[in-house]
Amino acid sequence: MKFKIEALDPQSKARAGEVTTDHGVIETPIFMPVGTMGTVKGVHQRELKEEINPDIILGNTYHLYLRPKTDVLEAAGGLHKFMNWDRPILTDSGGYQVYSLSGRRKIKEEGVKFKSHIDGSYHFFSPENVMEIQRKIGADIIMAFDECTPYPCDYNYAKRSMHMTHRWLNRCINHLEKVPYRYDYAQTFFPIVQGSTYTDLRKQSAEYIANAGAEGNAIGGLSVGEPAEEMYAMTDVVCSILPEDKPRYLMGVGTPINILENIALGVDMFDCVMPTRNARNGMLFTSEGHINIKNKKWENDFSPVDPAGITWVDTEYSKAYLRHLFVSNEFLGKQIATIHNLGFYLWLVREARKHIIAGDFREWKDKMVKQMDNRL
Ligand code: PRF
Repeated sequence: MKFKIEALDPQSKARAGEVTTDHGVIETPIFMPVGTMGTVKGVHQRELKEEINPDIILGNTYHLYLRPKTDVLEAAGGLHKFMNWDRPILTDSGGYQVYSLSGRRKIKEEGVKFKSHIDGSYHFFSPENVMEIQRKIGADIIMAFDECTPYPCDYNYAKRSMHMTHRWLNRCINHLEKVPYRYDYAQTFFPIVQGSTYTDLRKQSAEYIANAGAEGNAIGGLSVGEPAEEMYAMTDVVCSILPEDKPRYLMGVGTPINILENIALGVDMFDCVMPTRNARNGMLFTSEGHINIKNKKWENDFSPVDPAGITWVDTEYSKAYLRHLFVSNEFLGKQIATIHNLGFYLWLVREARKHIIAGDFREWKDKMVKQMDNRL
């Protein structure tokens, strides 16, 4: 993997860059649509490519390990072939999903024992076996096995957990050296900074992660319920320590506003279920603010879903029709809303990139943040 910085914004810490993998180039800043189960829910691959056109998508180790199971993915020749997606993929390690299983998991130094949300069967994830699974799934970028702490989190717990995440990182790295690539392309490994909302822990963790000398680095443990200002403060501290010449990935973030603010702090990569999950509930993001399409207010509004939208669905369907689909619980409603929201998120990061290159990102970002705060 290679990372090249193309432009730095003169009035913020935003960067525009290019990550090159064996499955193609990723222009940054980037938003990675979430395809947990080997599908970006509701969008088939051709539409994803042609309408939304993301350079990279996300898959999830925890979910894919449980279904269709690692051996099926291996027999298929990896996730790219299995799901018919020839561009880059990143897999999360399962550290976050396991954390979300509170009550159905036990975290120990050795690893995490958890109960499947599907059939209640017991499984065990360790830094070692999660690396093996990610080799077999075959994503271009694979993530360290970490513990994501909740918010709020007791200082001593956050500290102990951070140190365990660091020890787990060493185990991931040692093990990866022993497990060769499974397929005919390279995989890049990203470690993850933790440390909850404590500045001293975040500094320590960022230094530890920076020292690991990986080709890219991630920031975890944020967007778990803390106020946005705390998230930005932590991102700022961490970005000031992580190497400049490596991509920075902020995991599970966030709203369009969160994304722009974190780009301004030096983050290059994002993922979040928000555009896809909220779409399925009828919430649409636009550059003028967000709307709830189920609202009665749209019943007779025959104007386009989003006149400024970049995808075909934005101008081809009316708000009234989309509302009708939601009120009637038709599949197509969720599909249209998902395509719209992902189109908007990708438009937003591509626009951010253009403004970074043009040198006026800061002004544009401030204007957009004000505008997008509206409820329409
Ligand atoms: N760790 C991992 N995945 C994640 C997170 C984390 O802390 C987050 C936190 N927002 C989202 N996804 N492995």
